Order: sequence, then C-alpha cells, then structure tokens
Amino acid sequence: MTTTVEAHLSINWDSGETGRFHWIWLRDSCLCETCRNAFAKQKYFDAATLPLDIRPRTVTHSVENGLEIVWEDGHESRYPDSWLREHSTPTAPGRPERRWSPWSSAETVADGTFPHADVMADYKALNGALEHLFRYGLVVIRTAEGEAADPDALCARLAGFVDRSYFGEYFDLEVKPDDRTDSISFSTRQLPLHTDIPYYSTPPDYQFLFGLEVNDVAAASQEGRTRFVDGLAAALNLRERDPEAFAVLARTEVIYRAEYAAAEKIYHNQTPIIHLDHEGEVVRLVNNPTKMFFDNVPFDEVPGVYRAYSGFKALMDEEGRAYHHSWRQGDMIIFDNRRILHGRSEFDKSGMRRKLRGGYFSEVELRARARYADETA
Ligand SMILES: O=C(O)CCC(=O)C(=O)O
Ligand SMILES: [Fe+2]
Repeated sequence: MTTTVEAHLSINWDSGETGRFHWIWLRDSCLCETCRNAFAKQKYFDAATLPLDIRPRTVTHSVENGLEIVWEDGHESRYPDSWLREHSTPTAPGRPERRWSPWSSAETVADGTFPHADVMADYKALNGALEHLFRYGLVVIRTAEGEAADPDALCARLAGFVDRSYFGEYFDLEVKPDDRTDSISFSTRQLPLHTDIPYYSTPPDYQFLFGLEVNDVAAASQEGRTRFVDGLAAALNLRERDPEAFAVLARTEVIYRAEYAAAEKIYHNQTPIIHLDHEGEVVRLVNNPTKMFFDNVPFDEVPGVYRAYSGFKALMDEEGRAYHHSWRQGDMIIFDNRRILHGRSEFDKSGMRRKLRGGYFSEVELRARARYADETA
C-alpha cells in the first residue's frame, strides 16, 4: 500500500486498485464525534463553510491505524482502511437507481415467489423480494402450507407504514350492493385491466393485494383469478409497432373521475395514459377504464384517440403477457401501479370464499426499507 499526498490524496491498495480523495471531501467526511452524530450519522456543520483550499498539516497512513490527518487548524481526523475502500470517490457519476426490466413474458414473474417466513425473519430475503419488485414490478410473497400471515405485520415489515388513500389504510374487497357501493371492485364482477386511483394527480406508486380469506374452492378455481400485465412492456411494443398511436396516448389528456357522495368528494384528474420523462422514457401509465372519460378530447381527435387506446389494450391482451394469480390465503402480491395493470375475472361460483385486502405503498418507504435491509444484512 502506498499513499501519495499532493493536490489530493491517492492510495494504491495492495489489490492494485487506486482510491482518490479530495482534501475538502476528507475534511467534510470526518468521522469524529465533534463533527457528526455517531448514532444518527448526521453532520453538525455545513460543507459550505469549509475552506475550499483546505490542506493537511500532517498525514500518516498505516495498516494498523488507517489514515490519520491533522489539519492546518489542528483538528484531527481518522479514517479506517475499510471505510476508505468503501468510499473511494468514483470517476463518473453513479448509475441512477431506477432500473425497470420489461417482462419478456409472464414467466418473468413466476420466478418471483418469496417465502413469507423468510421475508419476515431475514433481511437478505426481504431485500431480495423488494429488489425483484423494483425490477420487474411484481412480487409474490407466499406462506407455507398451514402457516398464518398477519397482513399488518407484513406491511410493517415491508414499508414501515402504508400509503393512505381515500379508502383509508386499506380496503377489504367485500361484496356490497350495487346501489350502495363506492367502487365496483366491491362486487363479484370482472374488472378490466387497470391501474388504481387514477383520479389522484399522483396515483400510488405500489399496490398490494393480500389473501385475507380464501377457501379451497377459490384456490382451485379459474374464476376470480387476478390478472397482471406489464404495461411497460406493452407500451414499448406499441412504440415500435405503432409510433403514432403511442404519441397520441402520450400527449392526449383524458379524464379520470370518481364520485364519493358519502365522503362529499368528487375527484378529478386530467392526464395522459402514457407518461414520459424528459428523455422520452415511459415512467408511468394511468389507465382505469371504469373511471375514464374522453370528454375533453377535441372533436377531430376523438376517433384517433379511441383507435390508439383500443390498439394499446389489444396489445396487452396478447397471448403470453398475462400472469394469472390463483389466490391462496396469506398470499401477498405487491405490484408497481405505475406500470403493471391488473384485472380479474368474474367469480360467482357457489361455495367460494375470496376476500382480498388491498392497499398501497409509496416507493420512498419501500426503497428506504430495502436499503436498510441491504446495508444491515
Ligand atoms: O379482486 C381483484 O382481484 C382486484 C381488485 C382490484 O382491482 C383492486 O382492489 O384494486
Ligand atoms: Fe384495482
């Protein structure tokens, strides 16, 4: 190991790698207890107040003691080698965190089943499940035969707390009479592929569905399965096959409206179905057929908007795209409400008990838990 002191500090590790550190960055990163709170890992000062040309008075570096610096003002800093190796300044900006992989087929998600007990007990398993979710947009957490699952404990484990919506912390999908329902989800009807809460200006990032009460009749039946399709993969295909339809859906605003008379609220959101970022990448889909209205589309554009929209949905219905989930009690499915559309078939089979609980998570909380699990495991 050799240490070179010049305009910056260089360390050539025995492994052959080189670490480079600016003096101001080293002073800013001082680990001592007058500079930062060891428990909260927060700094007591503002980096903006450091002299830009700060230099060390002395630098000593040894295998036993790591790096020791005495600064011009007499302040002393110590950095263990293990810490220096982890914090070597990169030469290029770090990769952006978000990486979405489109499903090549529905089988992509079939590999994504994680045992409930592992997720509850082990940070590595928890992180694995969440990383799968971030990447593919869907993860299944399943109990072993006869094992009980507490949805509150599981939600707390995954995110600390849920993302509230109009429905509260969660909603239980019980059948309500048609003339007294605030959502047709509370029925046994089929639901077309959709994203949830489209009438919020920012719909929830992630949704969960949990098998609260599911009997054997329901578990064995084709009826009442929930269908999931990767809208991101479909949107990328649409862009290739029919760029004009893609452009129409990315620029045309449609209306999502929900009337909740009992709550004395009418929600309204006017937004495109396909949302792009400044580089033209798909970052969100908003589509909920049962609450969607084309009322604001200019007269001449109406036929083209219907054509583009039905073409997009036909593409989602293509063979091999859908993952159909047969529910078992205790199953938890989390999916990215910005890219995965979900729907279900009608279920009116006699003797069937299928009661799901639904709710939402914000990405910030899931990512924060995943990062903690990763750094702690
Ligand atoms: O019952 C289902 O499978 C899905 C219901 C639904 O769309 C929802 O709760 O958001
Ligand atoms: Fe839904």
